[in-house]
Amino acid sequence: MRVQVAIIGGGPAGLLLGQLLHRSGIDSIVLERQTREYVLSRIRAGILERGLVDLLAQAGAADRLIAESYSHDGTVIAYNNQQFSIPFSKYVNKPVTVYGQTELTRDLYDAREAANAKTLFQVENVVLNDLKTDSPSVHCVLDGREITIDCDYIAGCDGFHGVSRQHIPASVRKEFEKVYPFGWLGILSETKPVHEELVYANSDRGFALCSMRNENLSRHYVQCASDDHVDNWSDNAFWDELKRRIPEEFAETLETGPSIEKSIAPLRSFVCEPMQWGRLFLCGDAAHIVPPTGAKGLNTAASDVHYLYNALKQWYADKDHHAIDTYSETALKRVWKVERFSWWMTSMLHRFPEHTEFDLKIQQAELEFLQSTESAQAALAINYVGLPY
Ligand code: RFL
Ligand code: PHB
Repeated sequence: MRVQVAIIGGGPAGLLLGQLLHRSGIDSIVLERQTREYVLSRIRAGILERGLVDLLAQAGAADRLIAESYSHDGTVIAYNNQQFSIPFSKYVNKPVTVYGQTELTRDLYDAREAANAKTLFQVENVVLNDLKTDSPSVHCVLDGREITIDCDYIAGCDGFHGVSRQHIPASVRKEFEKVYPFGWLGILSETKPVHEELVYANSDRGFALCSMRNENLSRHYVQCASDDHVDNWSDNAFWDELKRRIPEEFAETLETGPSIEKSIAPLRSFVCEPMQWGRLFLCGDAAHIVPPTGAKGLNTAASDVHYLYNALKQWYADKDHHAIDTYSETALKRVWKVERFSWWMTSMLHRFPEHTEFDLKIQQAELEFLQSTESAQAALAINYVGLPY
């Protein structure tokens, strides 16, 4: 089999890239380790930057999003049983969009199927060959049969635990990592959101976040210990803890109900440099991870896709390889800014086991500064709605 671009991983990054390439007449194949149902059962991000929404429209996969999503013009920050709003529209002329990653991924799979584009599910033992030549290939096993796919380029969109990154030799690859000493316990419930905007809360019992998917579907999180387990948390225990961490005004009106999903995610900052090696290009979680505070994981996968898609388009249309040659450098510039923002939001809003009284005073000062300083709010708003590509 031969294609122009082989895409490893059928998560949002791989699917979006595949669909954009398809619309530009560039032939690709997506190789996914799991089944489509499994990929669509993962509950993850929910806040989309304008750049991602525009890319979905370009990919021809935004119709349902346009009909069903919600625009948000600000966010609430709570601390010390008080709260303040940061109105994005005062500082930047762009809202964010509330639409679940699961729905976005479903739309991309549907668009891919409608276009008759090739996707192979449940592929095993993916190995990338000849990456430093003009004719790389992907070897894998499907239904017990060995398959080789010859191609021009390979996009490694296979997430943090994928195999693509490991194909960059250890002598070249540099990994930067910070693991946070806590996780997020999240639940999805068919309950009314507590407020029209998201509420990020710093409390002396730890961080909490009230988010939503629509007017009858809420997504809430509380900071928990890294080694905690969902079985330790009944729904009632979760709601009680959430109420203790958010301002009374919200706790009193919080609608509770049975969870329809409950999971714990670890918090990590991670960057792999470089993001390209010969004919292999990493996109999304395969190359970097952010802690979810600020909702940047999915959005940063999308900015990588933007750079890679445009670089490939320039090469196939004009034989101009400048953008391909500089992909890693270009993508990493934005990645590190997003890493900084996600780390800053995490540091400002969570309790760390090692916090001293001094650290807590600094955190309070940071929050008071943000509450009282328009330029600090503007800096948050610019980052939250999404840095330009
Ligand atoms: P994904 O979504 O992990 O998709 C990668 C795909 O590659 C497949 N794969 C392979 N396929 C073939 N061969 C192999 N050897 C393969 N190895 C892996 C996987 O099955 C998968 O389908 O990466 P992508 O596309 O880069 O998208 C990134 C986003 O999914 C991610 O940044 C966000 O979901 C991160 N994230 C969150 N981001 C937010 O902005 N807000 C959130 O609330 C939020 N919650 C989360 C999250 C990530 C989580 N993970 C990864 C643990 C919650 C969780 C639990
Ligand atoms: C979510 O709705 O899942 C969400 C929202 C904002 C975040 C993280 C997750 O910062």
